Amino acid sequence: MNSKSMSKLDLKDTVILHCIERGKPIPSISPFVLKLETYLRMVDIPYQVDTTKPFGPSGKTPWISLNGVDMTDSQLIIEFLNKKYDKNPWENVSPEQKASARTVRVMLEEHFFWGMARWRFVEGVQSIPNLINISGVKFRLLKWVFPGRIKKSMNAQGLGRHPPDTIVKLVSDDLKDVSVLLGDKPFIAGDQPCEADCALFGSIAQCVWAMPGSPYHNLVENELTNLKEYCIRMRAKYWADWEDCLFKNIKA
Ligand SMILES: N[C@@H](CCC(=O)N[C@@H](CS)C(=O)NCC(=O)O)C(=O)O
Repeated sequence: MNSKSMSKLDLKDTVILHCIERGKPIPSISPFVLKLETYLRMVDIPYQVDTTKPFGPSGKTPWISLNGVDMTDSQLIIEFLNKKYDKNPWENVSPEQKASARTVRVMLEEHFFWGMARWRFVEGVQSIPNLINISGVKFRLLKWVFPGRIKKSMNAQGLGRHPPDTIVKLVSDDLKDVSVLLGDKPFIAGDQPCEADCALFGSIAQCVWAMPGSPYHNLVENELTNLKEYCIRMRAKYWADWEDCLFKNIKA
């Protein structure tokens, strides 16, 4: 048996998580990648990170391959893996708590996300080299292309038709609502983490660790401190190796 077929056998039932390269202050600056990787850790599914082809068949990151089959979209992937590996990350969660957690997830992923993307790639674009490994040439290209691309997408989505300070107000209200719904609970549905916590962590951790100087960082740092404490709790539970997963500590 040659080493190629050996490694293929070894990878049977191992999820290959295709995603962008590790970030500098956070394992991924993509909320969706951080969400999916946190889920894989939560339910203990074996996986390997592969950053060689980060954008999958739908042109988005993350995507996975499993036993030769490719899949896209973090949420569809999670629902597929729950079935395939017989996992239930919703144990002891009532239908009402589940509906509320899902509502929060969708708000963060489909509404808050755009405010975050705008700040990162428009107002905060100069901070990008502090977040990811990027050459001078690629950074100049990113600064040239990304602000316009984000504004175009946000114009289609709708938020982009408002002035920048209105966008900040609208999506800050998302964070404020998540903070109220979380309250003093350790996790979004109560004492135990559930699937939706992966998405909450994926998004809110960006504000805590990877959006310095942004209005969203200021909110979780100074006003919505239960969100920051929540992220620290999730990180301690699922990312004991957080430091090892930062770009500077990844061995080539
Ligand atoms: N619904 C998708 C969203 C994934 C997504 O939007 N990923 C962003 C990075 S955070 C991306 O790949 N953007 C590239 C693009 O839209 O061209 C999921 O949950 O996986």
